[in-house]
Amino acid sequence: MYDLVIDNIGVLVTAEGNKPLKGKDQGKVRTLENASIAINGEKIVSIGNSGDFKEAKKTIDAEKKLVTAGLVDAHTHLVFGGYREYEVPLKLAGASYLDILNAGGGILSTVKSTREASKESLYNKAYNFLDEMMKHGTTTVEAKSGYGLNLETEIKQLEIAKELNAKHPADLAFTFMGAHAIPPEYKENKEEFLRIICEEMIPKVAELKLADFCDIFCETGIFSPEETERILTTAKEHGFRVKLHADEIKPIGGSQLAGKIKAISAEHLIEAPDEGIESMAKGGTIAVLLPATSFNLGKNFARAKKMIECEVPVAIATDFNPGSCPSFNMQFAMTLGCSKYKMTPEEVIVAVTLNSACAIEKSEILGTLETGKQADIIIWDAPNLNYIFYRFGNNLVDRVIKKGKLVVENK
Ligand code: IZC
Ligand code: ZN
Repeated sequence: MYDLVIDNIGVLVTAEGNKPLKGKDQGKVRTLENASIAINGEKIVSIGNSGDFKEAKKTIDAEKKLVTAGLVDAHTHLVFGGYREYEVPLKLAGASYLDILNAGGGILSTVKSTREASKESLYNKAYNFLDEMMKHGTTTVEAKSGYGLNLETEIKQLEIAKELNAKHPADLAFTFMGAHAIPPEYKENKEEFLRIICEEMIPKVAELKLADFCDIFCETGIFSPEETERILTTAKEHGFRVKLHADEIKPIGGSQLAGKIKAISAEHLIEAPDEGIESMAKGGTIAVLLPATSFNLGKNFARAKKMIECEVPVAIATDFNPGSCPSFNMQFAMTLGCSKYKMTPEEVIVAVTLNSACAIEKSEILGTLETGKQADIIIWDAPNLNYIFYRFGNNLVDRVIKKGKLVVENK
């Protein structure tokens, strides 16, 4: 007797295994027609043909639709105060992302709102985001701090993420990003801020076990590659796996450094040079690409196909944040993966499931539909994989099963 059976699946498409897929394997998926999934508790216990599993406490009829693993959004700035819609006319008037930040807006305006916001209001806001993300198929979310830039508010953001993980059906991954910008109080004394991050924040966040990853904004005018290396080396010494925002605006050496220090992932990579891509391939670093940010900032799109050619595993995420990407819609990012990166539907589905799970070290438990993995499953309102890239702009998620429980019924 199974707890749950998802029967009458038109086509099941999934990556396989626990390792990131790269190069020619980036789009390697298993495709099963007329399939059925048997679940006990939170886990998949068997995958077979439609009608194979008759003994079930509950059966869900997939109505011949497409079924995939739940989407893993491996890059978000989930917990934040306020919004930044005032940036829209500024951008139209020609202000760049860094112009707005250098004038004290951008990230720094969100820092002000996040410092001022109560824990409860930030929690409720992020909880609602997770609900909406799930309705769009996202079942696992990485959440970065970085809108505190002081110990108190960085801890507040990470504690909220921990509480969300405990109370919301979604799974979260936790990233400390105290080096997201230079706070106004250290504008004239960056060295002191670097010291505080290395000697106070990183040790405290590690001691409190509030994050598994440490990220940094390696960018012109923010943190140089040398400063990035110093901070991430300290983070490693305290047990963090490291990530970096690299080559988003200017290629100042972020992707080269990512490979050199064997970062688990480098994110954005819009302007990543050949040497950076080669370094990442050598270091085993996953490229977490964020096409909705390129779209929203009117910037170039990362050279995903070049990365695939060079054997760098590619993941795709949203970058959900109140500035450069106020959309948490993974389906939109997937559309751009196909239309702008020119990745195939199969390459994109691997990028948003297995490879993104690898980027947050969750591929042992989720990211594919296989026996023993967590039952995080999307039934799409689509007859096949191509269709979800074709009907862009619409929410094509029909139902979502998270850890063996039906959590979304959109139709
Ligand atoms: O709030 O603008 N790029 N950090 C680096 C961001 C975008 C988030 C933001
Ligand atoms: Zn980001």
